[in-house]
Amino acid sequence: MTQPLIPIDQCPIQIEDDRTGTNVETLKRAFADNLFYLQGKYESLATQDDFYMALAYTLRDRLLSRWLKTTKTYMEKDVKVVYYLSAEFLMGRHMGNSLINLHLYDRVRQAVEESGLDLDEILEHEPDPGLGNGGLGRLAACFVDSLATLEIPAVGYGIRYEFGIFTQAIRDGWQAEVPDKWLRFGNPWEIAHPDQAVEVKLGGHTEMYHNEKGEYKVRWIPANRVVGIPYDTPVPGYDTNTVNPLRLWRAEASDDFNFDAFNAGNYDGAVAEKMRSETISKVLYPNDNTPQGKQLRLEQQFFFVSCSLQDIIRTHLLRHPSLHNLHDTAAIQLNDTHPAVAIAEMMRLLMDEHEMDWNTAWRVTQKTFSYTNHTLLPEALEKWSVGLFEYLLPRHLEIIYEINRRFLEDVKRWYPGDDNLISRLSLIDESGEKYVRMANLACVGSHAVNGVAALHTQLLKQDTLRDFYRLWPGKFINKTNGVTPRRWILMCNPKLAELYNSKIGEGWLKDLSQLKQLEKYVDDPDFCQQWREIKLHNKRQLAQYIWEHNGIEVDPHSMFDIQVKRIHEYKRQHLNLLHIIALYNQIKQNPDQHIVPCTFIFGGKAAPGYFMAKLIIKLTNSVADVINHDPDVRGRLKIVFLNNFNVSLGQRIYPAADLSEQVSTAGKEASGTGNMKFAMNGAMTIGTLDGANIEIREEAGEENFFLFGLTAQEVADTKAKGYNPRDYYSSNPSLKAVIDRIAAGYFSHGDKELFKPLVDSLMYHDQYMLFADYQAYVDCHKQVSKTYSDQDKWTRMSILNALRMAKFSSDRTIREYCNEIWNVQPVPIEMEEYSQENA
Ligand code: 475
Repeated sequence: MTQPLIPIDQCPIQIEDDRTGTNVETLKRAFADNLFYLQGKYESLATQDDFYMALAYTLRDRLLSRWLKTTKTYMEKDVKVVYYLSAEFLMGRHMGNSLINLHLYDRVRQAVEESGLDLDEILEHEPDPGLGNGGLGRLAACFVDSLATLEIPAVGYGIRYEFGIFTQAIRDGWQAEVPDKWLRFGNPWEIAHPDQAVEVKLGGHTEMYHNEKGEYKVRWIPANRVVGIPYDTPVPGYDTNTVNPLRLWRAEASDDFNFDAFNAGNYDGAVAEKMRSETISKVLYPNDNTPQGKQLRLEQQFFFVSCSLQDIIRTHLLRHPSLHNLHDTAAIQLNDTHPAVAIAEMMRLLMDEHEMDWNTAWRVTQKTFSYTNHTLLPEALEKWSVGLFEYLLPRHLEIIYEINRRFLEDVKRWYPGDDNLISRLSLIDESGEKYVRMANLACVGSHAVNGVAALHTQLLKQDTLRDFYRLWPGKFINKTNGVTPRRWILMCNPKLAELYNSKIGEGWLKDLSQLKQLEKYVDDPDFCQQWREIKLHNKRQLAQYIWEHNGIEVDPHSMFDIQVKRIHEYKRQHLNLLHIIALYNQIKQNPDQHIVPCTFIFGGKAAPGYFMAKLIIKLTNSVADVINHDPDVRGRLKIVFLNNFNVSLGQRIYPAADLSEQVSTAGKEASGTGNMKFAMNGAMTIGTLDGANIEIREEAGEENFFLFGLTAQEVADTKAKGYNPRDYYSSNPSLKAVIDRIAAGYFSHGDKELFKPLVDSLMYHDQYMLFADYQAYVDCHKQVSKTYSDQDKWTRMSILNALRMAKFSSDRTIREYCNEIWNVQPVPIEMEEYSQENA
């Protein structure tokens, strides 16, 4: 009667239609169609949001055939997949990225313009999805970009926070936090898959029982259950057909749970319980480099871990009869300890739900997991009170105790009689109230542990994880961070990309080492001139933004000296301020002396509960107020605090920088990644020998880097000898004058109390040794000014910095993870031929 049904993936729709076509006419038609049918608007009544949504759907449609084909290929070929577990993914806006990775920028621009609209305005309408705090979350985003670009089968697993990192407002110089309602108008990039929802248990108790084979087994009787709904966002590779998923989980109350309560007539209670379950994915904790010991945070961690592991196991069992070979199909990376409870959850799933014995389960677990550490700050090591753990995850605590018992048994055999060693290695901190040490759990349960820059890994081995290194030296491995050149050069600095393309084509975007070929132009006056013009163009654009947002006029010819990153004492934004005040003091002493005009730009959020960081923001704005308005300064110094630093603001800032401030106390910044973005865009770095600065300097050449300050070793030695900041204060008149000016209330309308906590903390503790590095920093800045005055020399150094940053492409980093930790290979995705129209 009828023809046989054509399998959906062989339907002609795959070839070319209004949802896949990419010529300008088709794009215009698709855009208009989406505006009408998805937004329900006539063009005459549509808002910028409607246009943005319609265009976003137009692009998502064009990702879908590749996306589905990618998933299908992975299933058919039964490939090994990287699962990147991270509590944060700071993706940045999707639209520009999709345009670039689909090679559709020019055609979409034309289609939009011919529809009478402005593409840049539409791009600005996308909310910046802030599902991360800073470095760690942005690294995860660069990694998924590189994984897709390198055609590696990968899934990013995380939490679909309803509220991302707060929007930072500045009121009277202070930070104020405003909730980030990024989903207000809907999210056109994601697709929900309620059919793949999973259940997560919480609380309750455990009990023993006999299974059919007569073996003792444990089961967990939870007090509560929540459901995780997956939302998938496509992550397209650059210049490949690969589109991997970012799968984020949203928490929902489970129906049967509520059903009982409804039946019992407890309507209010049921509703309250439902709301409680759903708060799990409500909001991102806004702490960077410090853990928050709240129950809800542990619930978040366990929630996304349990959802993700169940999903991984389900995927594996679609193709394999048992889980004995899970490590052959799955490499699971723990992005810091936030998902470290996965070690215990995997053991529970394998043993309690899939009948595996302990030894086999442990072998599979260790072979599957690996762990990245992101911070050396001792207070940042996550630990959970045993009481809370037992209350929320009783079965996991039992498993952790058993892992610990077996582990310490081994240690006792290897190092008999060393009780201190035992108590340092133990997964349980028993020095006072008992805590589960998450880093210890992650180390024991993984086959590889890595730091994120050479110095950081060395310090992990020497200090933070010294005892584990002694047990398993082979587990420790360095993986210096990187950033994606697609977003951090091509997308944010199109003029620079155009210059590169005009000389060497586009190959550098997938092989950044090709930029070295351009070194031959470093003495070519034309090239240098173009280089300066691009920088000036980018600075003008930022100056315009500053004018519109801060009402401050800045001179694009002044040196743009920039520090943008989270506000933290160890990052020493206040050292930067001390230098600025020193320059100001010089001007006040002698208003006519020559100084190089300079615009100091700051940006960054403080954790809402971090008083000192908030005070540093207030001080920055207070100093700016005084200096920007002092007629003696004659506009030679300008200070700007840009509020709400985020990924999209970063895209404006990095390309406009002359000088990048990377001034953390040596030994404190694990790597830094902003330092890489600045250098790639031709900024010079002034920095300490900390984190990846060391490797940036190695690559750029030491003559192309402004180095100052104590080394990590000297910091440790100085501390050990008994550091007294007041010695520096009394013996250095310049430093004394700076501190005295702040303490006297000069920047606070005579109020001597306002900045007292900051002054006292420096005078009496100075944990991060600003005073010890002060003079070296000021001297180094003199070198900077002198060099900047010689524009030819500066340009040369700037060019060499940008061209020598190949090492810091996240493609290099990911290749190393693939080969040395995950053991995974690229899997190219082949698409059916498209019609000629696309060629
Ligand atoms: C380092 N975040 C950078 C970057 O490796 C490094 C911690 C606890 C709770 C919430 N967030 C955090 C971090 O620890 C973090 O972002 N660390 C950063 O990771 C990527 O480049 O030096 O500070």
